[in-house]
Amino acid sequence: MKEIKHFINGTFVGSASGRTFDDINPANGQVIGRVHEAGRAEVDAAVQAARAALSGPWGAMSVAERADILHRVADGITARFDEFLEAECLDTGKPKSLASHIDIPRGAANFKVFADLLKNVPNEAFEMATPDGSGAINYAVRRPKGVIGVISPWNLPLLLMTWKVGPALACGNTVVVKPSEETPLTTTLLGEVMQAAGVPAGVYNVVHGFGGDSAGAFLTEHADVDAFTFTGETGTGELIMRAAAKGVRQVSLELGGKNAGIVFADCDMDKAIEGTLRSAFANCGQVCLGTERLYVERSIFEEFVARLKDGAESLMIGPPDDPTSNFGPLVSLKHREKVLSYYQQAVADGATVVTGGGVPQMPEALAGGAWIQPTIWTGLADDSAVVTEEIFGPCCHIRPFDSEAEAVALANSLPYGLSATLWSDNVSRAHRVAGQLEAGIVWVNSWFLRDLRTAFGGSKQSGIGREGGVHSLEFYTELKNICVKL
Ligand code: NAD
Ligand code: 6OD
Repeated sequence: MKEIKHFINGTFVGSASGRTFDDINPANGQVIGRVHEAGRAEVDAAVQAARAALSGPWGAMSVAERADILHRVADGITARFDEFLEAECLDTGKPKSLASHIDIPRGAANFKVFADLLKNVPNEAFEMATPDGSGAINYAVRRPKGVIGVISPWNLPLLLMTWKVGPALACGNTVVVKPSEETPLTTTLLGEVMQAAGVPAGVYNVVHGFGGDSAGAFLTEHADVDAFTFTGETGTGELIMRAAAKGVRQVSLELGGKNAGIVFADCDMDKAIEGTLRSAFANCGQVCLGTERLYVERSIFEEFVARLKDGAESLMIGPPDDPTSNFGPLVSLKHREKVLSYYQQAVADGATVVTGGGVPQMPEALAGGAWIQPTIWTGLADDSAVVTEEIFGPCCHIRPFDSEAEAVALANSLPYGLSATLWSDNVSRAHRVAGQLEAGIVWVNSWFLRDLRTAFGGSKQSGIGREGGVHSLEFYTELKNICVKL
């Protein structure tokens, strides 16, 4: 039985209280390990270590020295690829075929990309005239913000945690990370890699536990954290924003969504089906950018629904190690209860269940897992909770539309605005509609195609701020103007 400890000031430590909770493998329901739950004492020790490390060797390093170390962190992840893959798949149940080409490589890339970016970012400078004629020069310098609290979710644990830790460290900050209670393994393993790469003690700290009245809240309530970066549900984001208001700390919030997909009759149908199968069902529907509501032009509606049904029914449900599997379980039985409640609600609201709608029959060894069927509905009213609320499961509702304006209005009708996907071979239409969609990220004829130099984040209730490229540097540094009178 694994024992999963905190990583504080370069050392793995247990909780003084002795409190632990189970880490469960969602593919079979078995306990993988016992996780130490941090109390205020451990959170405080982690924050103090992070504070002290700012004035140690880390704080004195040049950008280039830090970048070298972060390259070694990325190489360390790659060198231990199989261990990271095993750990991520044990925690999430996701197919190794998926995690080996998304989660783990991106976990490494997040360190290299931001380390390199920071080396090449220019800062502004202005010459100004003064009444005495001698003039002045203003120039900007970037300084790390300080101790950053990083709170991350369970759906892409390593990818989403390093997406914040990579730029935070590249900018010279120190971090205290609180990974999701569902997925503690890869964040902990990264502590070993940090140490081996020469990251000084106290720069990367990890505390385990839950959200409210546990490690998450203790971290956000800690007065000595300078800023918080969070990925998770919109409701949790509101709580974190409230806690961060004390002491006027900044937040970067990447929150929930109920993303629309629009399929025009002039699309390449093969590509639209292939892309929608991924956007609705990849990672068992647990991707914040995924599509849960589809609007399809009426003339191709029947064909699209029939072909998406065939695609969903050909997904291969199976455990992480099965090389033929491309569809794993949900993250937990608790999350499955939530998703199944929407499956029941859809029927109660009069949906036509095109496919799925329940729990698949699994072999005995996997029967305790959080398995669920990929599900497609049609026929729901626009105000059904199934169409308006984030489910975060492998399901989507498909509704026909008759005009471009109607499709845009439907897509924009909810208080969320994370991503949208549109399928059309008409270039003018694609640009026009993309410009009108209220979302932080719009994909045209693709989905989850990521260039890490681009701005990433949500509009409306899907988030505050942008990360990615120079936008991450905006959040993780304080820009200071120095004015020199000549
Ligand atoms: P969650 O909000 O329940 O939990 C996220 C993290 O916050 C966990 O580590 C949790 O322990 C912690 N937490 C919970 N309550 C807290 C509190 N009161 N104070 C401090 N920390 C607290 O989200 P989840 O269920 O882990 O993830 C799924 C959600 O995340 C979905 O809504 C999904 O859309 C969203 N998400 C958004 C993005 C994005 O980039 N916008 C990416 C991935 C996931
Ligand atoms: O690709 C990324 O950088 C990113 N933040 C993805 C988020 C996925 C949400 O589940």
